[in-house]
Amino acid sequence: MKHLSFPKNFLWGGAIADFQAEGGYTESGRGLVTLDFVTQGTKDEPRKITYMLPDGSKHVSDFRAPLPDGAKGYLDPNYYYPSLNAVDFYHHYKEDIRLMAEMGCTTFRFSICWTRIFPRGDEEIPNEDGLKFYENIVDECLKYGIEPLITICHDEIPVYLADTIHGWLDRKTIDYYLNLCKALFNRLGSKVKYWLTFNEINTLNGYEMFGCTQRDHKVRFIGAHHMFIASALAVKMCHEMIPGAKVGAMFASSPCYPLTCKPEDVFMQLQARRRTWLYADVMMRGYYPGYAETILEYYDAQIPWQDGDKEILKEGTLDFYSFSCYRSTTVNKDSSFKYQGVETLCFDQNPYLPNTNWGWPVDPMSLRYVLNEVYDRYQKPIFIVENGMGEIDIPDENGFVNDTYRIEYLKKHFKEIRKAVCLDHVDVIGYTMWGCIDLVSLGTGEMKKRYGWIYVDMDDLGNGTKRRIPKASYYWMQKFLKSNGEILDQDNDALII
Ligand code: BGP
Repeated sequence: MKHLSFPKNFLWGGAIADFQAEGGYTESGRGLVTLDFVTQGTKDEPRKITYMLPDGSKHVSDFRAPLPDGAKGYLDPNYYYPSLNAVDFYHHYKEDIRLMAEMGCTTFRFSICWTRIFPRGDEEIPNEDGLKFYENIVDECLKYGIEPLITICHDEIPVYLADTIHGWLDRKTIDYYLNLCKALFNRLGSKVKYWLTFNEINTLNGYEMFGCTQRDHKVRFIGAHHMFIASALAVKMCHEMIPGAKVGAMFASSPCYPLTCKPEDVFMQLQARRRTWLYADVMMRGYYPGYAETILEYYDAQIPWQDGDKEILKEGTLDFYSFSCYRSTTVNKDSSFKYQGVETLCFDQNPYLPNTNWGWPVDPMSLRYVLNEVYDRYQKPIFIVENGMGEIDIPDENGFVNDTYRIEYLKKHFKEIRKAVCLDHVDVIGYTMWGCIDLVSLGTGEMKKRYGWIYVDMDDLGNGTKRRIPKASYYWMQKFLKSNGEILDQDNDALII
């Protein structure tokens, strides 16, 4: 049997997003972002958005529902909004990065809160305090030899842009985004090599990016086109301003399998996958794929082309592909349905896989599968930037969590990455586990759904000391990294703390 080893320069680390970790919403002159108005929910109770109409009336509705014309988010004292204080990474970043370094991490992915740099979004001069905050994070990483990986825009926009111009539906947002990029490249360019223009660009569809609008596919493709142009221009700018820098974007890429081998189910799988490829094809290859035309026609959607756009897309292709993959799903020929009036895909469960408490199937091989799918398609380096297990962690009386289930999850997934690298020869740059320090869940707004190697003492409503306590998986990772992955081949190591 061939001995499999991870390459020595493989980057290992964790990932967070500003609105799920930072908090500090009144610090450093930060303005409000769209996700600030989203309340805490649960696995069964969807998150809500609180909004006002122009007549001053106050309303609350499902965060994923379309909002009426003129709706503007507002903070209602009767609700808890987890993003405002999150897990207070804003004040804990030194301790958090030190813990990551002591575990042996060599990379750290975090995102920029746009409104710390431009509180409204349309200013010309960046806010020095906001820039300084992110520079401090970068410096802290570099102090420990940790390679920073920055997501420029993670699922949110400044509220001012949402309220005044519907965010990405207006082409002006491209310029505002490029101002943000310029400020970041200027300030951090000499220190940061890896950048991501957007997070999960293929899933964005609502208030968080487009302000209050109908949530239909027409709207989505207008916004997406503007984001494609913005990303391509950012790639070009980054290459000009930071020689040697690498720019990617992040695509939600958990695979879907056909539920059966019926040809109709298999073809539906191919069509469903195009919900990822359409976005990635434009950004990796520099043009809309042929099949996009049929999809656009089907939804009666129009691309808001302007002169020069085709060249911009061609000249701004991404240097690497990055993705999230937590699970796999299945589709069948009838998987399409309408949710809140919008056609969407219903993913079925997989009878062969176990589920987490949040109903996410655990499928380690899905990682090897995606890595191969992507590499076969684009032949560019790949960075796995989100993967992990969101579970209920129960600390003992000292706050210690013995998360053997997470260790098992990681072990199995890491073995599949190693096979992809060593046997399939996929060029993988690195891996960042999602929510390395426990943070607020995007989907449900809960703290209960924890991903981290590091426990944060805080409940769903923000009560707790926010003390950081390494879990069993932290100590396992420490050993894993020290051995450059060799402990994957030892028996029962998952249970040894
Ligand atoms: C991705 C997002 C992350 C993160 C993750 C886990 O879609 O990029 O921000 O939250 O999903 O999802 P959840 O928080 O709902 O468990």
